[in-house]
Amino acid sequence: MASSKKRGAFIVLEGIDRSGKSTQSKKLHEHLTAQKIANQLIRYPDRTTITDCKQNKKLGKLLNEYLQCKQEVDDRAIHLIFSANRHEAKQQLLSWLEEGYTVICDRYSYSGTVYTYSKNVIKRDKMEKEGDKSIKSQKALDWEWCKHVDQGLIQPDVVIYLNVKDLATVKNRGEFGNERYENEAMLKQVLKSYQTFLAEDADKKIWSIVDANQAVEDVHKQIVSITLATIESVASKPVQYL
Ligand code: FDM
Ligand code: MG
Repeated sequence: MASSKKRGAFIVLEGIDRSGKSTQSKKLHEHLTAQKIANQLIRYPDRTTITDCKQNKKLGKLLNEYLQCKQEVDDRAIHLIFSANRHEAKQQLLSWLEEGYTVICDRYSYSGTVYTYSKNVIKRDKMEKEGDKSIKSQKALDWEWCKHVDQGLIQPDVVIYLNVKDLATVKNRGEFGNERYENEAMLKQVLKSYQTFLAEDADKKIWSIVDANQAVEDVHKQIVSITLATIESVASKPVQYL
């Protein structure tokens, strides 16, 4: 990267289902584009990459089928595949940032850890209640293991966390869909697990919490202001890694 060239910022949006991530990512993309700020909008999982040996990226189709409950996959294996779906796109992401594109990303590594971990907490609770002896096998899905597999990925310059105070708020935003994880018990645990991440990452200073209970336009304004400040502050700084 030529030293005079400004790099783009890597902006991640995180939060539970229906916290407004997709709406806000799209609005941010439209806003930056209208302001002629070069940007790319991506999301994880990237469900569009298919099993085609001619392509470098191939894992999206399986993840989509897993989320739609059309395929069952071992818990550890699917966690690694969600992670690999990010690793396989790392070079593309790095190129964009170096070329000066700001990248807006709807879910990232944090969703990976938080969802797998939460699924495991629920499974373990159930096994414990039922006195299931195979509970030890679930231990390998602990928090650190979930996080570890994403090491080496590009670290976001900011993680905008759309904070919903409780599930009652998002329940008013329509029915749950039919996908895996779209149920109350899971989302309750996911909400707790995001708090763990926020506490753990406190010293990294990359999380920015936005109140998702506000009107869409108010949330948008706040996100734009965080994004513009981030673009400015990282332009001459090197990319960081998880
Ligand atoms: N999800 C997402 C994971 O379980 N692991 C991951 O690494 C990522 C990025 O996939 F339930 C889950 C989180 C959510 C689903 O749903 C994606 P949306 O509605 O397409 O964001
Ligand atoms: Mg969803």
